[in-house]
Amino acid sequence: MNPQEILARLGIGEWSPGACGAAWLDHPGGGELLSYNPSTGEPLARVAMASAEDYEQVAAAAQETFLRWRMHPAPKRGEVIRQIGLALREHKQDLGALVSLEMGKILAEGLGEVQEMIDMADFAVGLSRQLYGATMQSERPQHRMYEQWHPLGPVGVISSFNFPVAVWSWNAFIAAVCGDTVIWKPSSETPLCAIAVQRICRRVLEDNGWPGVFTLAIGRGSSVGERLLADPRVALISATGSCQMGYRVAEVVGRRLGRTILELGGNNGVIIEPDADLNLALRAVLFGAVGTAGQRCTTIRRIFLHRGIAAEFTDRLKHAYSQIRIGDPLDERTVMGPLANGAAVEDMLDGLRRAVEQGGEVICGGRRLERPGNFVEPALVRARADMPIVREEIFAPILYLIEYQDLEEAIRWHNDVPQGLSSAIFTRNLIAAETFLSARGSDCGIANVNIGTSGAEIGGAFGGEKETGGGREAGSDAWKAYMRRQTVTINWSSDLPLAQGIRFEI
Ligand code: UN1
Repeated sequence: MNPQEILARLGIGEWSPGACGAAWLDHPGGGELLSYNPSTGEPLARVAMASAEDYEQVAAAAQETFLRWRMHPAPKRGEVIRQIGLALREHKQDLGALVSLEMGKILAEGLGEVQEMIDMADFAVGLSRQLYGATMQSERPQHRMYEQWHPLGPVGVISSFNFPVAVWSWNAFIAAVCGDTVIWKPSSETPLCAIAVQRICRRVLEDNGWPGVFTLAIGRGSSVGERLLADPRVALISATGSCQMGYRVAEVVGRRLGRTILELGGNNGVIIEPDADLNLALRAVLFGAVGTAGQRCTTIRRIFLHRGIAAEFTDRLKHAYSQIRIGDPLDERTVMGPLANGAAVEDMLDGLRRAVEQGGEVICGGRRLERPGNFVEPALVRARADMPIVREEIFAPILYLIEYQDLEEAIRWHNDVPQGLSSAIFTRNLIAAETFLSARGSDCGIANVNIGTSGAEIGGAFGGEKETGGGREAGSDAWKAYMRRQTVTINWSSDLPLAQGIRFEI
């Protein structure tokens, strides 16, 4: 597949403006950003970033559109998202290929990401008729109490390079049916994916007379990011990225008592019990640890192997790792593409050095490949749960193998990290599975049995505990974070009885 052809079919030329409010800005003044192909190190295209003034224009459009969009009936907002779902189906191949080209994940995963957007659109359409509020029984005669949900305001979405299109849609499609508008600040590693999505959605929005519902501001943290966080018009910031970034978001948005949804670091563990189906566990660990080259926040970073199966499982895993085809993510035979950039390669090599210093043993992989692009071999490291590095999230394919004696110990070690996103156990023993799922089991936002930690469906609420940030996105009732709840009491009597039996008469 020719990169320039993929870009051209998505309407992206050699140069694109990176800011869009009610319309694309002609000449954003925030400097130039080059997007690189991580497989070759070659530049793909140039983007003009938004300046502080450009941000202002984008945010004003989102705010102005919100004032009208909030009064458009929710099922009609859903109809617009339905059409966006259709447009994404039409562009699935090209957009999936662009994700692979710019981010480096293999094509099957790039396409999967666009499918995740389509699923999200379908979910949001259904939701647009189901933004239910509860009714309560009033203690006062002829009084009615209920709660209703209103649109919140413009929502800022800060997305990460590793899911350059899907995670935006988790937020944007829900926000839109909830009556909010969206200001998107994508990762500077993947500006072209954001521009392509914005172009696809915009066409539909424009046809429906709602161009300002989704807006875009690609730019530096100092000019765009900080302004977005501090902007009192922006009711909610939903941010995906490192814990470091999350602290900053929480601090700045918290200072103005704005709302946040944070989806930050993961350090996901899998416990493999002695009675587990090892074929199943092996396939799940491979996908979870090597998929997206270890750059999902749900990537498996630690496996706890019961001593009864540790030797056998380790051998089988080493054998499987030696067969992983690393290379061009657009080649259908490839299983693992490059890392995002040179810094990620350095982080991985540095992490492996530190793991060895702390007593770990690299038993497979872990070298940089001598070729252009940011290619590495995925690494297996025999480790102990008390090695400090095991508590860190290194955004690369390093998998720690830790042996344990009994389930209680494995659960204790599993939970003994600052992050709490996703987790899994492989077992055919009901009691082991239920223990893992109980209140003294996994402390993560996601807990799976006989499935790896990554690859969640959109129907469930996605997010995690502890340093992962506590936010929830996508399915279930995650929509409630994008709306404001109003408790209503209506008195249809001609008396004024007070609650709690209070008498107040003069
Ligand atoms: C992320 O890495 O930020 O569960 C999101 C998964 C994907 C989403 C990952 N559906 O692995």
